[in-house]
Parts: sequence; structure tokens; C-alpha cells
Amino acid sequence: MSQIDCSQLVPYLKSCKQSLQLLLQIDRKVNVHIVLGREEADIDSVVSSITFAFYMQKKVTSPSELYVPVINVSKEDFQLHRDAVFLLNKVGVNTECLTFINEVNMELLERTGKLKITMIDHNQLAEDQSSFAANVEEVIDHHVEEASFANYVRKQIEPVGSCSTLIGERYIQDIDVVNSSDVAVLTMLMAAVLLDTVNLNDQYKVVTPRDQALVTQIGSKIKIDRHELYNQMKKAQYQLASLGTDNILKMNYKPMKIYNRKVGISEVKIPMSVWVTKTVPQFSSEVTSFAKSQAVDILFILTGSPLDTSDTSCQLIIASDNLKYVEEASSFIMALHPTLEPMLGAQDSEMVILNQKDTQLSRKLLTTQVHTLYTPPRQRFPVVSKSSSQESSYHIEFEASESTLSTSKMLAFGILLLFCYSLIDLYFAYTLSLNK
Ligand SMILES: [Mn+2]
Repeated sequence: MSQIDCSQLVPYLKSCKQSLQLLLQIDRKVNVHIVLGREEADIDSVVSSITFAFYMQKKVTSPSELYVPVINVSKEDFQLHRDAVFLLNKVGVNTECLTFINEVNMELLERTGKLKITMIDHNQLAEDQSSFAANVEEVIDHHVEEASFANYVRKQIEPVGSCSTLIGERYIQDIDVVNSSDVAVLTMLMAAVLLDTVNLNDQYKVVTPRDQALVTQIGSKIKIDRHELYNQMKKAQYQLASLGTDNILKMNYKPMKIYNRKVGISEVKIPMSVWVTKTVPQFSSEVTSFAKSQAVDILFILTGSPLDTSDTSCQLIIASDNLKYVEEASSFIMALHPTLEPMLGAQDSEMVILNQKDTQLSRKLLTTQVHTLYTPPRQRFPVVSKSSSQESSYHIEFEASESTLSTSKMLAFGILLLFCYSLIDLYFAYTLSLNK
């Protein structure tokens, strides 16, 4: 067994933050490899990008290759991720050493030909990062493959319980080459795998033999009690409740404008029973005042974790100070998901809480359906048709007006639409089972 020390990760993180600023200013031929996790900045993404960048920097000794783990949220927002901050502190990493997305000038790196991106724990760039697609050189992920990549992109997309398993496997395999079995790195990897697999519990069908094997291997290198580590992480996650409704809703929040409707979608991955401690009217007014502060007409909140033993149900909350909006949205969503059930005793004119039960409504599916809800029917289904006058040019036409469609055509179309919805449903239920 190689010698264990924990003094390498912190100096590395500090130095790559400094080098990044320096390299931005000088005109030297260097490759800056930005190792980027998901926008959610969940534990798996944070751990995978830090440990992978560290591992690569150890492997590649050339001074013209710099690997920088970049946390894909702002520094300010990251402070709300108490569980990740807890883990980093536990292993001796101060969040000051990290590089956050708002601290990297990606445009400048791209313009000067230095930018290379490794996507970790996701395989589709966030909307506002999609312009960097040509700079992606590698993808390591455990989600369903969504995006297609150019042939020069190296990719490892495998359905294991945690992306940290894929990074950990490489790290352990090369531990002598990289000449480091840094306790901090190994502890972080183990914590991420345990959280993603509910402490390797196969009852939830997310853990794979590879996740189990990695935890065993790490356990043979460092002295650590995995149950204690898991419980500490879980506790840190539940301490989110003390942040207050406003901050909790802000953690994983996305606003969008769909035609004339301003919509917000927030995801809270802990059970409602943990973070909602107020009465229904109090909670409802906190939620609607958050919606107001974000200047949205309607707010959708997905809450709960299907992987949580203490509270297996997930909820969809729909809130707006306009009663009509709440009614319109809840009846639309409930028609698509008949198993959704209004939570008893939780009715409020400005807010509806729907228990998900067997419906595993992912953020992605909800976003698609909300788009359908607020897109005017005529513009929902663009049809690409060949222009009759110019053979070579194509133009987009919208559906013909209702009067020109026969009833049978509309019926057939409706059946096709229903069929598509069930397919999308199945697909996202599957995605969610891999999506931690
Ligand atoms: Mn993950």
C-alpha cells in the first residue's frame, strides 16, 4: 500500500486558482482544461470534478497543461450547498481554494485558443454554456446519453450509481502512477458514492457492483467508517432546513419566459417534512413572496427524494398569487399524471401541493410539460416543409388552422400525442432512476 498523506489536494487547488489568473494574462501557448460539473453543483459533481482534475494534473506533468476543477455555480450560491461545504471542510478544503464559474473568463480562454472542457457528471452543456460545445474534449458521466459529440471527444458514459465511481476507479488504478493516495481525495470519493447509492443499499436499485467495489477498495486504503461518514453527510444535508424557505428555493432554481408567461422552477432534493416546518398558510405566503421576489407569474417546486428512507414521497408544489394560474397549471399537469394526488389538509388558494406517489416527475419532464402548457397551440408543432418555388430552401410553417383539419385527423393526432407523452414519461422515469 502506498504511503497515505492528505497534504496534496489543498496546495493543488490553491495553485491552480492562481495559475488560471496568471495564464489569462499571458500570451503563452497553454491548454487550460476546465473540468466542469453539473449546474446543480451536487456533491457528486463537485467531488468528481475536483478529484478528476487533481488526478489528471498529477498524471500530466507538462507545464503547458493546466487542469482546473470549476464549480458550476457562483461562489455566493455555493455557500447554500451546506452538504458539499460540510464535506469539503471535513477533508480540510476551504471553499476559498475553489474556482467558481463566475471566476473564470471562459470567453477569453476560448478567444485565446486555450480552452478545453471536460464535462463531468453531465453530457449536455447548460444552455448558457452551449456555445463552448466545440471546446469539449472529454465527457465522463453516468447519466443517459443525451448529446452527440464530435469524434475527437473522448467519452466514458456508463450507468453506475455515481460519477465518482468512474473517477475513483481511474484514480485507484493509477494510484502509484500519480503517486498519491491523498486521504482527502479518497474520503470525498467515498462520501459521494455513498450519498448517491443510499449507503450502498440495493433496495433502491441504483447501486451497482462497481460502486460497491470502489467503496471496498477505498476502505482498504484509508481507515474510515462508511456508515458514520454516510450519516454525517445525511445530517449535513438535512441542516439545509435552517436556511429558510427563500434560500432553499433559490438553491436549485431556474426562471424562464414562455411566451407571455414568466415561470420559475425550483428543485429541493430533501423531503418536505424536513424543510417545511411552518403551517400551510405561512408556508404558502413564503412561497408566493419568493415567486414575487423573482418576478415570476407562477412557481413550480419539485421536492423530496425518491431515495430517502425517512420520507419516500415526492411532491410537486404549484404556487402563484393568481388563483387562475394555479388552477390552470394543476389541472393540466394532473391530466398528464393521473396518479398525482392533492395532499390532504394542504389546500390554499395560492398554492397546490400534489403528492407524486408513483409518478416520478423529473425536472426535465416538468420543464417540457410547462413549455407545452404555455406555448400557444398553433406554435407548438412547427412543421418543416419544402418550399414549392425554391427546391433547395426549407422554411418553417406552423400547423394549419383548425378549420382545415378534419376531425379524424385531429383524433389521430391526439392519439399520437398521447402515445408520445407516455414514451417521454417512460424515458424520464428511467432517467430519474439514474439521476442523482
Ligand atoms: Mn451524478
